[in-house]
Amino acid sequence: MNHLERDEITMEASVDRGEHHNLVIVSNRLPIVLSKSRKQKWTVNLGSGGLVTALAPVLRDRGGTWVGWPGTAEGDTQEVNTLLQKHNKSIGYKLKPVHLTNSEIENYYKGFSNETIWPLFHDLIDHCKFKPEYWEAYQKVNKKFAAAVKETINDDDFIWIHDYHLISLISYLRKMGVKNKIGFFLHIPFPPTDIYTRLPWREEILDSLLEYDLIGFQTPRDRRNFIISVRTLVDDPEITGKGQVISIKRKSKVLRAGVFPISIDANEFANLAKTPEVRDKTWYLHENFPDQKLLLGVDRLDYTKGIPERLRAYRHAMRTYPELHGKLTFVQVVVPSRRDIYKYDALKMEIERLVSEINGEFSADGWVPIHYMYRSLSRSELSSYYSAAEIAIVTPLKDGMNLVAKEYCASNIEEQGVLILSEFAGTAAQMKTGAILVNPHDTVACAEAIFQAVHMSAEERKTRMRKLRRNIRRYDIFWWVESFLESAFSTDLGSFPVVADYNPLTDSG
Ligand code: ADQ
Repeated sequence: MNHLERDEITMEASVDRGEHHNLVIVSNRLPIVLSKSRKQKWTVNLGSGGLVTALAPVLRDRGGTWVGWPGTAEGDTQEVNTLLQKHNKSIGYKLKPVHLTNSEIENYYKGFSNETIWPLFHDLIDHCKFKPEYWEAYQKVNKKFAAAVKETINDDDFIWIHDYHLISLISYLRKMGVKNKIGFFLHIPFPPTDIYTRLPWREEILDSLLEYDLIGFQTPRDRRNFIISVRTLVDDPEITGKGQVISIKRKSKVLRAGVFPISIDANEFANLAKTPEVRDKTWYLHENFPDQKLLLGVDRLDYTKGIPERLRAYRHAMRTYPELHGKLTFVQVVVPSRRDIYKYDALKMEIERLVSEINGEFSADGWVPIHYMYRSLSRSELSSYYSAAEIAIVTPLKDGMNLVAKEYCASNIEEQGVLILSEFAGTAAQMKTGAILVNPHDTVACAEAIFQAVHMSAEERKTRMRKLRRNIRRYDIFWWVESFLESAFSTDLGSFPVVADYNPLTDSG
């Protein structure tokens, strides 16, 4: 089929996003933050991430439920249930909690999810623990989630499951007789086959993935890796179609596999950057760092984010280009995450040692090379750092997407910022022409990229940032939700707008 024929079909096909079906979202965590004061009084706040922003209106419009773990400890079950019931009305959709015991948190969440799948899917095999008790707990909790979902659904609801904590959920739902249409979105990468096959439960996980009606990946690279694993481990799969959504038939079951790069509410970030509060904070930041350019890193504490590698690159830049001393300050913000996993403590110590070594080596009167913050920032603080920084450096060793890169560009309303971006972030597939792409393991190339960014002309900065912002505005979080739902309900294959501009290095197939 040529382009013209495909376009005609696209125009003829009626767009069905399943508006008539209620939506049931399932994710490991509910989209709320629950906290208990010293006087044992609970407060509930709605989460502020992009996923909640995008899905909440759809849930409210269609009616629906969000199923997930409230993030609380074993003893708080009753109180949390009562609290959430009270909040269902004000939120506009239902929150259905799945409570976890301490041992489940240990083995399913910290264990199989975060010490097996997370490192394996980020190609970091040395970080993986393959413990049978982790797998057992993963199955038990997926079954528990399935029971909670079954309790809440009607026959016609569309169930949309999120991420690596809940891959096996579909198998339990089908065993329980649930016939609803079910979609799955993988927020993290899918690894190459030689890495995937190290997993002792590779057949079980792949079997579950093949049971979905629609599976969404962040990039073509992830879908390609998945397809190669399917071809390697599964007998006679029939793969047809080309473009954003393809189809994989096995026995009589058809799975659609699509590419849906997740994004942010780009307008919200742009508008936030225009508020007087953020403008004031940005102005103060410039005042505090007179005559200096700011290089910004913002990450969750995680070994996939490449923070030590980035610090070494900055050190190399300082050693190689002494003219940058006193002229370029590196602001690295790290948000605490997964605190009780040993690897994360060790990483924090490594980062802090490097920061202090670099500051010890280069600090001079009136200039400290690295400002390091280990805490969560408010939305307006984050926005003012994004607005103030002349350069953002986003260099994960591997990342499903990376929203920080998109948030930085969306906030850059003056269009004068420069983005240094890892080839191995999912974002690189969309942003290769506007960003300076680097291999995060290449200290010298990263240092050169920093130097290039500092000296880039205003005209080139504008041209690059415009491209980046245009792309992010066009393929925002609302596009992501719509194209996923449209793909789940359309009878057509591959006719959705394919996000152009993929990086041949990371997305060659
Ligand atoms: P994460 O690994 O959490 O997400 P990322 O996409 O970068 O990674 O999102 C991090 C979020 O945390 C951003 O929205 C950022 O603003 C926020 N954040 C980071 N540091 C912060 C700080 N100090 N204070 C406040 N907020 C901070 C996973 C996958 C990614 C994928 C997303 C969405 O690993 O690859 O992009 O899901 O699918």
